[in-house]
Amino acid sequence: MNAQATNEAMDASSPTTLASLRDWVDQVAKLTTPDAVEWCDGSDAENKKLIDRMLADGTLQTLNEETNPNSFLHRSDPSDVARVEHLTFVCTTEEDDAGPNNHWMSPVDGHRKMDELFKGCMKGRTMYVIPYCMGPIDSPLSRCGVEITDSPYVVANMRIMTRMGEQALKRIEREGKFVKGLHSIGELDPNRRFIMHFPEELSIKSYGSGYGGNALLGKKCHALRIASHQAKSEGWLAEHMLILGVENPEGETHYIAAAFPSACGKTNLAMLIPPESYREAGWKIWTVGDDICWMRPGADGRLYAINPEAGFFGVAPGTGSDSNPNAVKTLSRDAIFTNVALTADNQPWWEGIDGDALPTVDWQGRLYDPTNGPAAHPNSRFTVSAKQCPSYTDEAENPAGVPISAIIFGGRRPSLVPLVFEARDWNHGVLVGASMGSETTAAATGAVGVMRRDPMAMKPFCGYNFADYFGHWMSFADDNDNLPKIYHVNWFRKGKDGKYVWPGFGENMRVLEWIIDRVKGEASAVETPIGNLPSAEDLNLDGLALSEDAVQTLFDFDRTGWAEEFKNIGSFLDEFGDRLTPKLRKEHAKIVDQLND
Ligand code: GTP
Ligand code: SPV
Ligand code: MN
Repeated sequence: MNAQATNEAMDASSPTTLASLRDWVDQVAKLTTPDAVEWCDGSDAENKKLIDRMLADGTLQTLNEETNPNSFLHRSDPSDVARVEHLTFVCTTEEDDAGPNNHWMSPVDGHRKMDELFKGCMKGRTMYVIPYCMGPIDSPLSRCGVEITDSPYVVANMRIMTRMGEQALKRIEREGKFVKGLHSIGELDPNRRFIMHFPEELSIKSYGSGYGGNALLGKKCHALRIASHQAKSEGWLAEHMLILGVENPEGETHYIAAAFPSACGKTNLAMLIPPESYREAGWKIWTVGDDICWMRPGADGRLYAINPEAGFFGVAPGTGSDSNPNAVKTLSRDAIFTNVALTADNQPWWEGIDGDALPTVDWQGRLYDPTNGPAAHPNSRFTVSAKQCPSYTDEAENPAGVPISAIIFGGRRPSLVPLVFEARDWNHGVLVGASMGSETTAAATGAVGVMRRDPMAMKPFCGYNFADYFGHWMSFADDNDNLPKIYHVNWFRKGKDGKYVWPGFGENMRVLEWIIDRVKGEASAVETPIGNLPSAEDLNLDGLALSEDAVQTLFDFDRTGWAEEFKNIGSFLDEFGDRLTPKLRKEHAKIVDQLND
């Protein structure tokens, strides 16, 4: 980075004029005692130098240059392959501000614990300083941060996932305000691993993990936990949502944001390719983002959304030409693969990948042996620039954001929950989001397939008390009738044979079409206590081989089952006590009454 000689007091090694940034970097260097400090400018030359360094020390491996040009494999420590919710803390002054949805520690204790771990931890290592911007560099909706890390793998990933380097630093210097993220891989010891957030100070300290959401601090730590807290006080929303555009044959595009829990289908829906009959008629899907959405009301009351990220950190297993052809094309070059398997000719491999090649080496680098489990880790991931995605739209770079016509909530629900239903109004929609349930996945450590409440897909990511969060959501409806309509979908309903009833993936287009038609007031639905349900005739099911039984499973409303579900939702809401907005309780009580009628 060009050190501008604009400030005489500027330290020779620091390219910034911003005293608060320089001081913080100096303090961190004093605490962690690295051998060298490198400020990242985001240039190609810098990236090449880092990649070469990682190839030399084994952090990365090259892949087959013919099939996967400029792409690399990284194997993380086998104990470090997913987010660690039990080690993730929100440190607010008042415990109640973090809420029952978070692990809490006081800021004083949090800092003390982390600073002990960080003491001297970068000895023998290089400390990298990464200025980054979440969102288009010139958008008023974007927010900046600086991550300090001793992991070159983190630098390489942040370079793909954020707008990183010189431009971001300029914006930070102009604004004088940034989120401070301090990260060290430490010893990768699960007993010395913590991800701590200090939302009141806009800071993050993460130690002992090099993996995804634990280490790429711009992502979940900043863009969700810290940003949700900031959004609450500034009147916007930071959500675990994809953003897509649906272009109809008339050439109009409606944007939709959708919240599904981790590994529940956001990347896949964001990159959807419509079935052939839809494509022939002129329907198109445009990708804006696959994981995070920041949105705020515009002057017209509509919510305008940006994707704060610049790349995808997506789930590899299950990604193939039959499920997600856009992702397959996106991954054809310049990608980092983490914890996937390898074929004999050094191509990345995972369960569900195209072709007949077999894995020879598993995600841990062992000769593949099926008795050891899957060849690729179930939470193996790819990191790749969004610009490589064929369906990525220029609108994703629009500093004003895109106007959202509908919000969709959804989760893995093998029973009870129909394919799709519509909330009656915003406040009912907030209850629909707040009562979301889903089976856990491999994206976080712990048991997989266990049903839990995951409101708005934000259980692991809301940086403050859910009671306040639901109230914040509801506050948007005060004096505003231009908010998006709210829906709930379930691609994961299972039949008696234990198999998914709905074909999913590209066929989800049929549900999106109904949603857009409802937004335009052009499709029918049946009113039920849980919301407005389409009947099977209201959706285009042409060409799908669904049995009578399947159709019934997908479209039926099970009153007895829902009465039981609403009892459970009531107990869940009880956990938030008096702090919960009475409006949410009222929505719940109204439906319970109707269910018992
Ligand atoms: P995070 O990056 O963890 O936040 O996940 P995500 O929500 O982006 O999940 P993703 O789209 O990567 O999907 C995760 C898993 O769900 C993959 O194994 C997919 O194959 C599967 N999946 C996605 N969409 C569908 C669908 O429509 N039907 C079925 N049955 N499975 C799906
Ligand atoms: C998720 O778990 O929701 C992810 C992956 O998107 S990670 O970045 O590891 O959090
Ligand atoms: Mn996610």
